[in-house]
Amino acid sequence: MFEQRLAEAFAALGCFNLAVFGKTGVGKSTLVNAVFGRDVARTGVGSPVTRGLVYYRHPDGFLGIYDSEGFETGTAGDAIVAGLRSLVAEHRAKAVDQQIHAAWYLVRWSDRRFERGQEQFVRELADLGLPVIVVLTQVPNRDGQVHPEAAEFARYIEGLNLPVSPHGQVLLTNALADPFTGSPVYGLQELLDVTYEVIPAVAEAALTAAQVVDVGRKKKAVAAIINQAVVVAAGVGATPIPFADAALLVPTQVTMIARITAAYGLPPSRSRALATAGSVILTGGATMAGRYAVTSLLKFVPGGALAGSAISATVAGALTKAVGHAWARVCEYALSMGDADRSAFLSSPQVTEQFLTYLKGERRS
Ligand SMILES: Nc1nc2c(ncn2[C@@H]2O[C@H](COP(=O)(O)OP(=O)(O)OP(=O)(O)O)[C@@H](O)[C@H]2O)c(=O)[nH]1
Ligand SMILES: [Mg+2]
Repeated sequence: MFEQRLAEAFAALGCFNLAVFGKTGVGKSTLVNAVFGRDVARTGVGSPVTRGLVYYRHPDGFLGIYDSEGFETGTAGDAIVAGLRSLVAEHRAKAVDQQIHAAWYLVRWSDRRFERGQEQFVRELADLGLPVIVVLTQVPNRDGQVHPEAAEFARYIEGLNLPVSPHGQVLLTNALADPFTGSPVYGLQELLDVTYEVIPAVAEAALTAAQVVDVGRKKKAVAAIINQAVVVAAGVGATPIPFADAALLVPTQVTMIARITAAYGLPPSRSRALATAGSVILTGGATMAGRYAVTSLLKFVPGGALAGSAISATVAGALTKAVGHAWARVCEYALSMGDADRSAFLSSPQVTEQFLTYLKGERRS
């Protein structure tokens, strides 16, 4: 049951599709890696969609990248635009989650040149109806100050009044810390924030799951999921359930933890392992812990002996909330690990142990 709920939860995220343009070596792959925590081009399955443009759908399903590999302006740029035009037209007839939601146009600051051809290309992208964000890459910075010449270059491009977001502005980024110059990674949060501003609402959940820059957004999405489940569970609890049937809350909680897992963007490719952990937890752990919680909570309710025959709306809600928070902590713990460690963790019995430990902690607080 959990495996199916998990598949549904991931499917419900849809897919966020981003097109990334810029000359070879500007740092397209590096920036995508920094924002999405994975080399989509290397791990995804690529298919050429039009001349000069390859679409990579990440195996996790909720992220797609259009990468203009070996991109050059001029004739090649014209070919890409022509190809994109028919692609965008074709997409109009399709579901929104298959469309290109945003385009990043990358310029390496040290090139210090923004040619007519590049300007033309950006304008044509915008003409196609794509929201475009212009990004200066590999910009060194020290003590919170960007390289003054990079700032000057950005102002030069802004002077062209390109139809780009936000308000013709150019974003400055560094996607890779440089130990030699001491430049830290920066500008990614701003790039992400602007990206959220330009994409359709339907792509937001997938972007939140796919990106790794802003964990706060994931937490907010998860809090909303938990709150919804609490409301449903309270409804279940409001119809007095015989005490032994705390298990009636399980379907609500299964759906909830599947949706939490998806919202954090944990790899569904590990779903079999997660599914095992999920079922163990819910058929054994949560119901047992739930019964325990109910009995101990009822001790504090006046006339508890009588009420002991049913789960109240309050108890059902509180229990579901505790399960949700505990599972969220397990997911966040997994998220904080490197890929290899995460895979090992997700397929180990540690998932169950951690969950139960957190659940007991939640109950106490
Ligand atoms: N310090 C620093 N180095 C970067 C940054 N972005 C890219 N680089 C370096 O620049 C080189 C090229 O980066 P890629 O991300 O491969 O460039 P690309 O645009 O994907 O290039 P193609 O795939 O050939 O079109 C690599 O050696 C990166 O390590 C950055 O933000 N800061
Ligand atoms: Mg690349």
